Amino acid sequence: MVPEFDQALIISDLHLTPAYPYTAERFIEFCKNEARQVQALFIIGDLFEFWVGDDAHVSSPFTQSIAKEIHAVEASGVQVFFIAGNRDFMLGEQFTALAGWQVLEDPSLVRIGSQSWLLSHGDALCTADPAYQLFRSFTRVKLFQKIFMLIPTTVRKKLGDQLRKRATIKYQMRESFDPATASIKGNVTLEACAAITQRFHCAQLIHGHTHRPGVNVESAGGHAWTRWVLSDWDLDHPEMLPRANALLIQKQGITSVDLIAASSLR
Ligand SMILES: [Mn+2]
Repeated sequence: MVPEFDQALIISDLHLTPAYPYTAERFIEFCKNEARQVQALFIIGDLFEFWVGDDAHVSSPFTQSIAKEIHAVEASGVQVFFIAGNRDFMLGEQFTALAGWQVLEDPSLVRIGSQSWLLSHGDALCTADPAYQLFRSFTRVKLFQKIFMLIPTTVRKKLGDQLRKRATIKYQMRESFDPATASIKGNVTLEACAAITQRFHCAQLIHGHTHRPGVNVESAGGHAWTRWVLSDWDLDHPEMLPRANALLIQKQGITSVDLIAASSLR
């Protein structure tokens, strides 16, 4: 069944970690305020900076506090949905029980404000990066995940941290040596977006992951669609511009809500 709402908020790529306290603080404030003004909240991936299994994270005070806030949003009467990202696809039933949210497939079709929207984290659409797609295809296999979970949590945390650091270094190297290639590999492809929007007969695609917020009107082979991209959230690096947005969909349409200007919906 396709979930249907009059209005909803959509966010992604918060990359929450105790190491980024201002970003986490803004999310908690968002849960207490903006998130409660709508019927539904969709978190479409990379809520956490990295997640190497519920057993490695659920007992930490940080995880507990985030889960508690999400649960309180649910308790206030807002339905909360989660689509996994490439950083938190190992997020499992223990956290889901704590947060009380509903997990959706990637991609998922939803109805908001009498219109259909296709929601995806976005990493599966980056088909110009075959090495990543190969990594993605085997790490999403349940058997791989079961074997991975047999490794002690301390070792898994180290692995996760190394993987995360390596991804950042690889990205920075690509950017400095060959910005053109980095730009193509780190972005979704026209072909993948054409295929997915056609498969779901939906001309409105919403995703995150690429950290390239904006709206793109696109077409291929006589088929057209609009692609809405969410920003990541980062309020912890003073050397960079702060970033945090949400997409608000109502009967009147869709708007990008800037969450840097505090409490924008209050
Ligand atoms: Mn991502």
